[in-house]
Amino acid sequence: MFIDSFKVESPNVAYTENEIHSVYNYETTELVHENRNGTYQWIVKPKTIKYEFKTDVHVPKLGVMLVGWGGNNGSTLTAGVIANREGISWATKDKVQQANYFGSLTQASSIRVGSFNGEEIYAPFKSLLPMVNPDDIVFGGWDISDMNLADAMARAKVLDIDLQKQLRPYMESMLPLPGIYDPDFIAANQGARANNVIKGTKKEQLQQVIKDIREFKEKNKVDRVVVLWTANTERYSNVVVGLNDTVENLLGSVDKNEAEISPSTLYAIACVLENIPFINGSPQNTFVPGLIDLAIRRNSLIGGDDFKSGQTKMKSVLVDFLVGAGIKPTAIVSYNHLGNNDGMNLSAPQTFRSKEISKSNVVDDMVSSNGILYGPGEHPDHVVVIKYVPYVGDSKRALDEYTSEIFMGGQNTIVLHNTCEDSLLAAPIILDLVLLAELSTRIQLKSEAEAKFHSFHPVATILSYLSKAPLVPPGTPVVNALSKQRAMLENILRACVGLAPENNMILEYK
Ligand code: NAI
Ligand code: DG6
Repeated sequence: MFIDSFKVESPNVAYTENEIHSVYNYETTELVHENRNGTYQWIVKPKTIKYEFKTDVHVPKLGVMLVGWGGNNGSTLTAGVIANREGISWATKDKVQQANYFGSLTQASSIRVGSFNGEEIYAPFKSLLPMVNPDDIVFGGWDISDMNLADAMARAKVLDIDLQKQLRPYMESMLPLPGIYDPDFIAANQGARANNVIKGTKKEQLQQVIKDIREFKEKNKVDRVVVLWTANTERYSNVVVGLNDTVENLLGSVDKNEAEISPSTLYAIACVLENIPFINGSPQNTFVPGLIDLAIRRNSLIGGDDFKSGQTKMKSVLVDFLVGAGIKPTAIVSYNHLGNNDGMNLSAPQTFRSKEISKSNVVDDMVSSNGILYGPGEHPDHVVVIKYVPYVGDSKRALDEYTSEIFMGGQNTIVLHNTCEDSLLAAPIILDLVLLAELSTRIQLKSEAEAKFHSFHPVATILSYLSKAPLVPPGTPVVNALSKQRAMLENILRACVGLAPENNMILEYK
């Protein structure tokens, strides 16, 4: 059975006019490796830590500024939200299609809240805590191409033409602000589209972005802004001592107009200085060490990297299943071709390399979790290929081959072929990222050992489910397995309303 909403009644949770306050017993373990009677043993000690959570229930009017607004993802997300808000339907060759949010965790997935008369009861994911309604988001942003959003939507060739016609009046007047363009960081083939750029030194560009954010906030009367990079994949920037390794060196390098400070890093610095959450949807190392330290110092949310949309999402499910089943993946070959502007940009070796890195590290945690299958340092062969085939446009084809060793020396090969509009997968993920980033800034927590409430760590691991290469604070484990990432997110939100984590034990019926 599906219910729309629910309220938790418990001594552990109090709903007030301003906040939801919950007390949560975090059941965890402590490990020690001790010499007991002459032999070293691992001792596992279950422990309970009491936490309190406070969630501000005042949902702000949210502005979302996209870097790369006029790209396929940016225009598709904007179009999709308007279509949902306006209740637009359109004719396809099969049927009359209604706007929806399929693919969005917050808008289209559900959580189990319990059982009632022997029936499992589910509710919308978004009913867990008060979240911004996508209808109320004000969109804006930057693009190095000056095309208005209606033309950008047409250029993207993602949405059905009947829908595009209905959306055009809403999107024609949406104009991207000039963006920071540095041809050294993206493919040379992008030069033709760069007709809308911020001039000046790096410092002047940074100041312009700050000004843009302030003006956007003021003009649209929004309470909060989230900025998200969905612009071209950049090459990696070099991390160099004295250049970008510390806060002082990074800011000093901006002042000195150092060439190696990338556009994405400049946007991110601007956001951190303004205390605006910044999310990186592309694979490059925007978050150089000096920037991460700046975000930590200013307690300003940063998250990323690289949307986990299709092939990688499957991989982080499939390899988790295989390794979890005691099957040993030995070779993973992931090929894909696509024909959109992202594919064209990735046809340059340096930008491809950024994507290759983020697509390649996604099974590490699953492999290292099973020492029965893999010896120390052992890893499956893992190859990633991306080819640009203009004809297929945004309709990406992904072919994957997973070869595994099974019982008694047998081999098992699984082959997947996926065809899908890339931007229709990415747009709902972008929506989730901004909604969850905003929500997480309204949550405060403290453990029993802490005197004061504080926000989550500014490096937002809570967004991992949506990222191919989750950015984590130094010294924090990276979790790629999709089911664990989802459980982490859901269980934290459940804790905020005093609910136990979903443990799937269903002991009531055992
Ligand atoms: P796109 O090429 O259609 O859009 C990118 C836009 O960014 C373009 O309009 C371009 O003019 C603009 N741009 C480039 N540099 C800029 C800058 N410095 N400042 C402002 N604007 C700038 O690409 P698409 O398909 O929208 O993808 C965007 C990003 O998302 C890419 O980096 C892609 O790798 C990444 N991504 C996409 C996924 C998907 O499923 N579609 C999944 C994972 C990541
Ligand atoms: C080709 O790989 C282009 C990329 O931008 C991908 O489409 C994007 O990174 C999505 O990757 P995945 O692995 O999540 O499908």
